[in-house]
Amino acid sequence: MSLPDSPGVIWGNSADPARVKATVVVTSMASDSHTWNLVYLQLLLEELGYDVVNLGSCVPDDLLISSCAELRPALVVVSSVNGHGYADGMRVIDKLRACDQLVATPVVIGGKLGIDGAQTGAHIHNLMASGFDAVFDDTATGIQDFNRFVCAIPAKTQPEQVHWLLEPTPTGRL
Ligand code: B12
Repeated sequence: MSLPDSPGVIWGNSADPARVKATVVVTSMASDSHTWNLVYLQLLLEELGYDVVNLGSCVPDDLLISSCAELRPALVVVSSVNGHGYADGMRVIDKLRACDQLVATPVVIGGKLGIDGAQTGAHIHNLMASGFDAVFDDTATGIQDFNRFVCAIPAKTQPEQVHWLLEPTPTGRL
């Protein structure tokens, strides 16, 4: 499927019957109490046709891992805006990838991941090298890039049968 490249446009895909009912987990991490970022992502993904399980804010690592292992989602979307996203993300992705059921599940992270603006290429590279499939820094095109990424995920993905990793660009951004 080719997507138009118009800035500011959100591409809904709810008409695609194959996408309906695929589950996406939206979650924050243990340190982060912000919630509207999660609500925003949930609504966006529901508009794209997904069945969203929103784990909420301040999610302890063990709960995040056990919920994802049980739900076997087509995608895990990790959001952080409090400034601890890089550190929390590096810790959490290790635990997610150490879980047999989640070795190949697509997992992305985004939001305001640090306290000094955009993440460095090195930070993004480290997050990707540790196992995230994509990093969406809080840039003007972040949500559009996220839309593109989500729409490219095969509908009805069986996580245990699929292993794919998007390579970072030289800047680390997709
Ligand atoms: C409301 C708010 C709070 C409320 C939260 C209430 C609640 N129930 O959510 C309270 C008062 C609790 C709070 C607390 C704190 N906050 Co606060 N908060 C805000 C505020 C004003 C609005 C956040 C909001 O709701 N935005 C609306 C949602 C829809 O948008 P968003 O969060 O920006 O998310 C967008 C993007 O980041 C992106 N996105 C987010 N996640 C993801 C994931 C993916 C995959 C993708 C693609 C995109 C994406 O998409 C969203 C929509 O565009 C922001 C400042 C601001 N104006 O943004 C500060 C802000 C987020 N808070 C901040 C800080 C520092 C704190 C505290 C540490 C303050 C303190 N010293 O106590 C604590 C942290 C508490 C904790 N343990 O996490 C900083 C974070 C700084 C940073 N990261 O560089 C901000 C940016 C304020 C600032 N300018 O300094 N906060």
